[in-house]
Amino acid sequence: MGKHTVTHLALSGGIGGAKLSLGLEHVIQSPKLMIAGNTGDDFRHMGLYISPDLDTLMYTLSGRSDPERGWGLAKETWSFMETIKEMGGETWFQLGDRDLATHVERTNRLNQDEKLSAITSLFCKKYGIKAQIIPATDDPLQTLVETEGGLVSFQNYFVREQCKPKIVSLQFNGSETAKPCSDLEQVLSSSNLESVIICPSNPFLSIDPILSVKGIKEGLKQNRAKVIAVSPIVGGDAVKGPTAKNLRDLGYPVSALAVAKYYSSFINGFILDKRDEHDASLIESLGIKVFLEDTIMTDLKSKIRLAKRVLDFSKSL
Ligand code: FO1
Repeated sequence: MGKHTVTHLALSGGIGGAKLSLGLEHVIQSPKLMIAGNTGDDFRHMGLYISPDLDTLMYTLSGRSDPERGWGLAKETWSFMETIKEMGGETWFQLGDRDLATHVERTNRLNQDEKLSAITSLFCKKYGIKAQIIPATDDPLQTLVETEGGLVSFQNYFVREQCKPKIVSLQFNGSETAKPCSDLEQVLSSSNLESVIICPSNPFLSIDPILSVKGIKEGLKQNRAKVIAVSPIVGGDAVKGPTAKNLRDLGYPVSALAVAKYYSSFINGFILDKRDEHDASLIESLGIKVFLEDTIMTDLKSKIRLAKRVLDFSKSL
């Protein structure tokens, strides 16, 4: 499949990461862009294998995602869920009628021993997505959240408990044996890789599970490609989701500086939002180059603009 043609690799969680990935897809010609999605959120529910971050990436890059929710499909209907409710079934995790097709088709194929990466590639092709979206690993990986009330699975923490419990620590079950998916492994050792973009995703819940897979962080360090992180913190707060709360829970200050420090062992550059300019010199003193930018992505134009800045910045390093 010519993995040597990949020049840019993005590591992404769900909503925020998918927004930047869409911008990147517009500025990096196919097949030069590979997007490795987090699979620590994946779980089996109602007999179906759900892969929320891969779904969000696929739906966003194919223009199908629901703009308000950020996850799931636009113009969704909910007859299945309404019927499940009438029957007294579990409704805390919402599966839309159209979305259901993705989970059923994926589960069927997994049951026939197809790999998650191959299934994702096939879905992307059918959806007309030009970039290559892959799971960080084809092996089982499960994020478990140790809260003050005990150990809970990721979706129970995130959706059912709405991120309310205080996080004590995180575990990535399977990371001891999980290998990077083979296409990713090849790209990480390729001399044609120019940049790795850490999307503005949650460092603990979305990026860490990817980096917990043996060989990925080492690959980033060994490859000559420049590694650039885009701040998930804007104006001292998270754009969306629990990143700010998670920083607090885990004893870090809520700042872009704290995220840059957290990534400091493997990044060369950091895209800092203009509203956090006061952190710039402290981040630079860590040996990380800083680029100031408006990182809020409200429309396609702002996604493309940020993606262009990331690429220009990586070339300048
Ligand atoms: N997020 C929610 O907050 N509530 C849901 O009911 C929900 C359902 C859902 C179904 C399919 C899917 O692919 C994603 C879904 N998400 C839902 C989003 C998702 O679970 C989280 O946003 C991510 O795991 C965090 O990145």
